[in-house]
Amino acid sequence: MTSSAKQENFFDDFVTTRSKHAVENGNGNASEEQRCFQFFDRDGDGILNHGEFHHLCCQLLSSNDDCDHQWTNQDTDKVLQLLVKQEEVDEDKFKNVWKSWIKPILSPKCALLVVDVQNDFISGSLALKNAPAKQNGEEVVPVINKLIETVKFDKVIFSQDWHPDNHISFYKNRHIRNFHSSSPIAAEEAKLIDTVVFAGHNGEPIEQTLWPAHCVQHSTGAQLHKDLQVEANHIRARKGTNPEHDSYSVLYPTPEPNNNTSGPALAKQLKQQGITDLYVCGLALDICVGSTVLDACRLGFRTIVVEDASRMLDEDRTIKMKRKMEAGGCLVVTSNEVSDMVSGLVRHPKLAHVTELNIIT
Ligand code: VGL
Ligand code: ZN
Repeated sequence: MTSSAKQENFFDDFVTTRSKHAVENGNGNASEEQRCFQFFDRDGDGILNHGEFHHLCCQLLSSNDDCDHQWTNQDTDKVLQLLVKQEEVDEDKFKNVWKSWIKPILSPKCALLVVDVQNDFISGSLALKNAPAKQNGEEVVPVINKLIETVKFDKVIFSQDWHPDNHISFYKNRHIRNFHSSSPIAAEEAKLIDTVVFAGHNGEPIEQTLWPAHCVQHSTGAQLHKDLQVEANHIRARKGTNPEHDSYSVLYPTPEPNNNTSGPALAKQLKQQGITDLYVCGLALDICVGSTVLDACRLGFRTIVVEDASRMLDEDRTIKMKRKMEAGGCLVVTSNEVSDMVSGLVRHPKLAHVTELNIIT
């Protein structure tokens, strides 16, 4: 960095003064978008040519003005192809570029999804401290509380693993269902945490890990940790309610009978509320947090894992899960990065690519 003054970043200025502009301009959008176009139309010819649009992208998606390796010319090409199908943008086409790409990057609608911070995973039958990684699930509580207190999320969702007593995932229930012939372990030999294959009602194979009974509906073990700051207008999402099927993901794709608090119903509710970004954290990173993140990416949410607000059961499984999550388009961050991302001050190139995906689907 030289000592010369940092070039003005149009978007940083936009984000820090947006409330002022919103007041001045009434519904504001038209003039915000015009100001932006005029700022980047350096030669004033009424068209953003490739170079001018690339400069816009750099200011939008890079913390330093000269873009360097964070956002390449090819990235700009890709966005132009997706959004306008040509090499330059006129003022009319820019309206759509602003509305469908730039605006959501500057003003994301963000939800925090706190996964399964329940007594059984902290001090109960499936306590993380007894798992291979020997972590303390309770440590996520102050980190999550601070996020809720300091970050302006549009919505906070708390999920609960919420099993009936005859649930398929409980080791103690292994004898009340038939094993499938393909099961690598027979019923008599199965031990706790083994993965076996049951035969479903139509004889279909159902792979299942056998956990100790945990998060039984209405039990103390299923309650959220007592110190978790649960605000009044949160969403409560319960999963794993179908005795014949286990759901690790809060956003699993097929509905559970008599349960519309999670899965597709929750995804629909969040989309209807205009939520673009999902920050996911909780217990456990390698199982329920990870599965939820993979589904959130598939559903087209810009998905962010808050790593220090999560804990794991097993280190190797977590490394593999992190690889999958990142390949799925998700960003892994720490809690101190979240506030500036939610306010639009920090805008990650990786999440901008996900926004492009949303445009073509
Ligand atoms: C979970 C095992 C079984 C979790 C739920 O929330 O990570 N793990 N059920
Ligand atoms: Zn469970």
